[in-house]
Amino acid sequence: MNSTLTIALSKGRIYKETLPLLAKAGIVPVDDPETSRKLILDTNLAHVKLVVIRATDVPTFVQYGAADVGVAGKDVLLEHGGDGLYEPVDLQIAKCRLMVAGRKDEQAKPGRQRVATKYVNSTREYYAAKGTQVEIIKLYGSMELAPLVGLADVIVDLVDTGNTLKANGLEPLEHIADISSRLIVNKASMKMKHAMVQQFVDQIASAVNQ
Ligand code: PRT
Ligand code: MG
Repeated sequence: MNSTLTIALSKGRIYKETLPLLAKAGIVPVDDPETSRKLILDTNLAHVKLVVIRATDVPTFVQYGAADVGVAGKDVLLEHGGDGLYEPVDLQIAKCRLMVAGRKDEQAKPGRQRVATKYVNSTREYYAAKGTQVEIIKLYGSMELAPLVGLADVIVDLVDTGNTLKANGLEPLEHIADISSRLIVNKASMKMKHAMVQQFVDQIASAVNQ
């Protein structure tokens, strides 16, 4: 049986905030993903590897068992749908809010609003639950630009300090969801590598509670 534990992580804030939790579970990476070009990182434990990938790809790698476990933002999980995954621990890291935002001075126009976002599924569900018909425009980044150039009336994006919105003359309008990162686990790994995976989940859960 394959007794390696592969952990999928994204660079940047998730990596930085997951590192202390891994350390409390006794796992320390040998290379630094910010400087290394390696995509598979060794750790101090021979049977534990890290794969460093795009944040939006983490649920997919874990879903297909390319990684046994991973760390992903709830925003990313809501878009992915969560097929093939368990989500046993709220890590309480990389916290922010998913919000509707728009121009400070803008009056609500009559008719169907246009909403620009990369969070198409969450946005569709949010407006459907309100019973409001909107036109959703899928973007891959720089959402803040859309209301400024008339591409959309409002955006749905993540907000932390609110500085990005402010710098672009936008303000938060409606709160959709509180977001934090979650430990996710491949369902087959949970069965086939149960002792190892469950021990890792327990260690991370207790690291969060420390
Ligand atoms: O950036 P890249 O394209 O490589 O990938 P990514 O944006 O998916 O990765 P990363 O590392 O930026 O975000 C990973 C996860 O961090 C997200 O999936 C969220 O769960 C979480 N997170 C927490 C955030 C933020 N806070 C956040 N503030 N992700 C993005 N932002 C962005 C936001 O989109 C907006 O552009 O920061 C800006 C707003 O920040 P404030 O502080 O100006 O309000
Ligand atoms: Mg980013």
